[in-house]
Amino acid sequence: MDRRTALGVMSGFAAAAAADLREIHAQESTPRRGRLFKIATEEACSIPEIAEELRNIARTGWDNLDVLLIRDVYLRPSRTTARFLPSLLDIGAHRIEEMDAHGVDMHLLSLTAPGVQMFDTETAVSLAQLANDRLAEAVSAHPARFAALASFAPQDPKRAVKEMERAIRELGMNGFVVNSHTNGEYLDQPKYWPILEAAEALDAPIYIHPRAPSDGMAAPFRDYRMEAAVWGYGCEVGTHVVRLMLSGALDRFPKLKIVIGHMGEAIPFWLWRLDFMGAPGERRPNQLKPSEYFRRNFAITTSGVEDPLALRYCIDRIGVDSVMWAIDYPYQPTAPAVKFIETAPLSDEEREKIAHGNAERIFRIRVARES
Ligand code: VNL
Ligand code: VNL
Ligand code: MN
Repeated sequence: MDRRTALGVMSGFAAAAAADLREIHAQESTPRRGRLFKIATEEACSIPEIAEELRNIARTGWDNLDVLLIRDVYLRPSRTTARFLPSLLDIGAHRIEEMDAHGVDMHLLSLTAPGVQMFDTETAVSLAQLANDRLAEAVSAHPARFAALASFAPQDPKRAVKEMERAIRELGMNGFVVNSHTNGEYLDQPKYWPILEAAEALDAPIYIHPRAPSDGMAAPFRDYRMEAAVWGYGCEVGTHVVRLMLSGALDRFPKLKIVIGHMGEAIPFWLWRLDFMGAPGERRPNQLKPSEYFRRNFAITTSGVEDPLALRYCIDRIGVDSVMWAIDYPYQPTAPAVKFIETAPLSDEEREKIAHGNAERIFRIRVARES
């Protein structure tokens, strides 16, 4: 085929693509009034006491899949993982320097995966409290730069609820983080309903953050380091979300708000099929279609997925009010995440909502814009 024929064959596509591009450039070239205010919503941190406990886990022969990353980060760092621990432990000057260098206004901090969820119950309960105290201190030292999600120990749902109440009412934190399964169990199980009930009553969202697939589905993830961010994390959280939707747990807690990262852990792309196969009345207790739960109870963040097509798809599928920007610091680099939110083909209104407006509403972040 010569060039002329090829152009003829492609002209239909080309015309459509050109129209898209014109629209995109028109949107991109609209100058914004002032700088884009940016709140990053999945930003990891830790404290030395928890790092020490994770180091102890890394020294055991435990063959749980999360131990692979824990060894890489806390015990035997490689060149790629060496910068993670110092970055996680800094919730002050260095983090703020990094934010300033890239024009990031705020980090919504959360204790990094697997949080306290691999510890024995007593250790988990007390380290969650300690982490919440430290994060609240960091926020009160830098209220214009940090907000924070609280941890709790799902291992003891009753005391988890107490800590959730303390974190919101006394520490003024902005919601909760749960690193997916706890000892292979998921939040749809009735023993965890007090946690869902408390989050709903406190009107504070639960961010379900990834960890590696639970032991029951671990085997195929044991090769090629598939357990981690490359694929396993998404399968784990996606499975957690589908359990919450198909179990009917969300019928009991209709106002519960759940946030998931990584552009919705592939769930938005699956909604049509989930609805077709998982409609109410088919062997399951769910009263609504999965897409109805997803639009009602969930919001997503862009952490680690800087793909403008995926972003546009998610906005069109679930609505721009349910999409928030995130970096996934320190596991993802800041500069490309900033470039993504500043240049993605969005209207001004969409960009403002995703960069900060939705996070202010959903996490009740009070922005103290420094002059
Ligand atoms: C990674 C990425 C790890 C995102 C994370 O938590 C995370 C990773 C432990 O690439 O290792 O949230
Ligand atoms: C809101 C908050 C919506 C948290 C959410 O999902 C959520 C909201 C729709 O304030 O609108 O998970
Ligand atoms: Mn993360």
